[in-house]
Amino acid sequence: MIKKAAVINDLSGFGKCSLTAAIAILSVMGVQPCPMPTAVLTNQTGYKNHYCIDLTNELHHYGEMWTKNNESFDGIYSGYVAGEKQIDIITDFILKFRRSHTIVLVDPVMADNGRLYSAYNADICKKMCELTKSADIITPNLTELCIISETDYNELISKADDKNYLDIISDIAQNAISHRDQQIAVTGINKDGFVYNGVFSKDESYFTKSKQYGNSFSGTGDIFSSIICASAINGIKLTDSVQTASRFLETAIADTVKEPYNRNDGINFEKFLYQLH
Ligand code: PXL
Repeated sequence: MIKKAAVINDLSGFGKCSLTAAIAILSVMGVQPCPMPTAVLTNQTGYKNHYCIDLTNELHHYGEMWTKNNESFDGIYSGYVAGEKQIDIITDFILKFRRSHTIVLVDPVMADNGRLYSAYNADICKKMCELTKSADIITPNLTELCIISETDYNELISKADDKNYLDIISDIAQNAISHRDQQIAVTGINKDGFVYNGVFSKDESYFTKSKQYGNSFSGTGDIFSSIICASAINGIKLTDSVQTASRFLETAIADTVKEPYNRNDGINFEKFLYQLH
C-alpha cells in the first residue's frame, strides 16, 4: 500500500512554494500527498500584489469527511496558515488522525530573514509555537527558530563571524526541543559565504554545509520540509534526509542563478526532481 500524508498548506499560483512544492516532491518520493488547502492565493505574499481566498471556514470539512470515509495517514505535514483559527483546526486534526506510526511534521511557517510574512502577526505566531510542541519533527528556518525560542534574531546573526556561532545555534535548538523524541531541522543558517542546515535531537547536533548563492528564495523552506517529510515516512533518518535536501537545494539554486532571477519566483527544482526518485 502506498504511504499517504495529509498536507495542510496553501496553494499559490506563483512562487513554487507550499502545495506546489509538496505535491511534486512527496509524489516523486513515492508518498501520496493528500492536500488540505488552507488558502488559495494568486501568488505567494512576497510579491507586490496578491489575493488570498482564505479557507478557514471550509477546513473542518476535511477532517469530518476523511473520518467518515475512514481515511488514515502515515504522515501529517502542516505549513502556511491563513489565520490563527486554522491552527486550532490543525491541532484537532492531529488529535483525530495520529496513530502510533504517524509522523507529524510541523513546518512553523511564520517569517524569514528576521521579518514576519506579511499576513502573519504575533497572535498567529504564539499559536504556531504551541502547535510545534505536538510535532515529531519541526523544520523552522533560523528566524522561526528565534521566534520559537524567544531569541533576538538580529543579536544572534550579529555573532555570525564568531567561531562558536554554530554551537550557539545548537544550544538554542537543543533548548527548543519540546519533548524527548522531538527532532528539529533548522534551515538557512548563513555563515562565511556558506549556508548551513542543522539537525538537532536531545543527544545529537549535526550540520550540513552548502555554497550560498544570493540570499533567500521563495519556496526553498517548503522544498526542504517536503523532502524531510517524505523521507521520514519512508523510514530514512533525519541526518541523511537533511543531507539529501541540502544537496538538492544547492543543485536547483545553482541552476536558477545562471540566468537573471526574481527571488519571489522560486527556484528551478522541477528538472531535478528525478534525483529524488
Ligand atoms: O514559503 C512560505 C510561504 C508559503 N505560502 C505563502 C507565502 C509564503 C512566504 O511568503 O506567502 C502564501
